[in-house]
Amino acid sequence: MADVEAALDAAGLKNQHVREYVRYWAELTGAANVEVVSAADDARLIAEALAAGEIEPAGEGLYYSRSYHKDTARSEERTIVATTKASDAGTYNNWRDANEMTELQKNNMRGASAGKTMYVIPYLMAQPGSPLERFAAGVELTDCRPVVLHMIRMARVGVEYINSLTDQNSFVRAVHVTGDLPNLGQGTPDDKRYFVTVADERTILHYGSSYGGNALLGKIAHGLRQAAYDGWASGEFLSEQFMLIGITDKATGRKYHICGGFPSASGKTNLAMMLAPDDLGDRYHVEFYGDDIAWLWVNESDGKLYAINPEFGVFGVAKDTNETTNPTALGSIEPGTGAIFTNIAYNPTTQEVWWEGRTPQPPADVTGWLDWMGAPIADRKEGDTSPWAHPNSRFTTTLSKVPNIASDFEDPKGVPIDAIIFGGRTRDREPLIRAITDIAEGVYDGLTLGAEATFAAEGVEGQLRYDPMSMRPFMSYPEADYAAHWLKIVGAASEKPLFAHVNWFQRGEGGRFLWPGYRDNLRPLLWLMQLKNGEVTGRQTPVGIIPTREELDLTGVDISDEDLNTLLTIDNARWRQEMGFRETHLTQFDGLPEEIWEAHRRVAAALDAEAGK
Ligand code: OXD
Ligand code: MN
Repeated sequence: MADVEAALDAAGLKNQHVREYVRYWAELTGAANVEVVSAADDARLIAEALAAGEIEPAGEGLYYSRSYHKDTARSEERTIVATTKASDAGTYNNWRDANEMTELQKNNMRGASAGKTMYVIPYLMAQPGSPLERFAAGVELTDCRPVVLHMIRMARVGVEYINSLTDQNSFVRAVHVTGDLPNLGQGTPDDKRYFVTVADERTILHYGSSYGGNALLGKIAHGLRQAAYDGWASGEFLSEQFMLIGITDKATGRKYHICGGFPSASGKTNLAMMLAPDDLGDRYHVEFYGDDIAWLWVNESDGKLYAINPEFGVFGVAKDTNETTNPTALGSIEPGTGAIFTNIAYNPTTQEVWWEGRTPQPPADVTGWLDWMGAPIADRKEGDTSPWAHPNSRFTTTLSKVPNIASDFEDPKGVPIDAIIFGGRTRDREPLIRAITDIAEGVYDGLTLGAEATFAAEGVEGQLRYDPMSMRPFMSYPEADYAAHWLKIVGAASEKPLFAHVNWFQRGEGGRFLWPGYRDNLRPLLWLMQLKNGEVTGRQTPVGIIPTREELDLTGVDISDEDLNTLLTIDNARWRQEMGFRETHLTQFDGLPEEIWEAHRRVAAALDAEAGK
């Protein structure tokens, strides 16, 4: 039996509610030891994890880890939001009864950490002093040391965050038990994994994984699911899977802030870490705040909508990260940054790492290279083209290591938001950018956000997989209430943000992309800020305001008139087809606010009028 009291005393953990919580779960899980950790323990824990073979060296101050091969991603169907109120059941939140799920998870976790150390990770998902700080404290318990190393990079970690709580009982209880990974029946009818957020009890119980958001509970379990629920229950804020950037116009000294949601594989991290294109770099400076989570609220003193990134690090997808797509991400994982790679290809002899898209071709000399499962590449059969790295392989690094991190990223005041953008990978119909000035139409646009499935292969040609506000996997309460909460929070701002929908992925013949993308994505965003300032007017269409070609600063961009024309045109017929799909999608959400339906009908009527119907 672990000597819990001695461990808590040694760490100076004084919060009695936390002590009681640790005691309870140490006993239930049967952990052999308890250890309270803080960020200052990182070097020691790294050394221990290296010695134990849990991580391996990947160059100076860089580390490599591999997860169990059936444990490489979030699992939406095993992820559950439980509460005590059946009325919290929504379309996407897999609602279940709180008591039932708590009992089930206790049974799964009982004795499941026997022989292991239970690490106690007190953390804060916000800048200390933030107006939302009281929703940000948590204590993760985990029986997996690499999870601690990731949490130290992704959240602020230390006992001070829970000893100093004004309400000592106001912290998220986040319990992670790995379980016997090879024997959990992943993906079979007998799957034993459950990832449960008991939202109205602010308790997270995850069992059966040691990977990413399944195991680092500060990130999406607390930072998104729990925080979204708290934001709604308190009526105070929104928590969204959004990136957050700043753009400074050096000519005027003005700084703008844009946040926004993008379904996976729609370029969110690349956009978040973007630099200005060379031709515009003298005038504009782009700063990074966050690539995955934003909490938004209205500051009563100036009536503006503000945002913070509550995280402390980046858990980025490695695939296709290179000098063109994301040079700042590469800068954030250079030697000495302390970055941890997961499930990429690794060469233990040279300590090099590689992933698909890092360079156009994999290393020519395959000697010593292992794929993400640890199998030697040299042993592959002729014609084996399976990827070296897992497509969902990751790098974990702290925000401060990102070369263009905003100078004020730790400011608890947050930053005022000028625009909220949405963008899903879409091969036609969606123009480069369309601005939306009406709040209900902006929220409606977010609710109908989607990205193409692998086209023809899945579902109806041209039909999106909808991912409202890019929150589908993190919805924690009913979508109709979510829409109403959005209207309430953003509607309360006296200075309203603009909304916009962007699309970098329109294709031409042979599947080629019409827009160069990456750093050039700044150009439509600059137009958006000019529109906000009244410096340009754009062209009104049924689905929003689109830039005229003269208004876009295209200095140095090689693009044909024809492609530009397609990028800035509305395909009325495809849009009217889309309106039918949207209607079916929105009908799933019982009790959606009338303002959202009115927005839908306004857009549909404008499209019909344009078509002369
Ligand atoms: C996610 C992540 O799962 O950001 O969305 O890790
Ligand atoms: Mn994410």
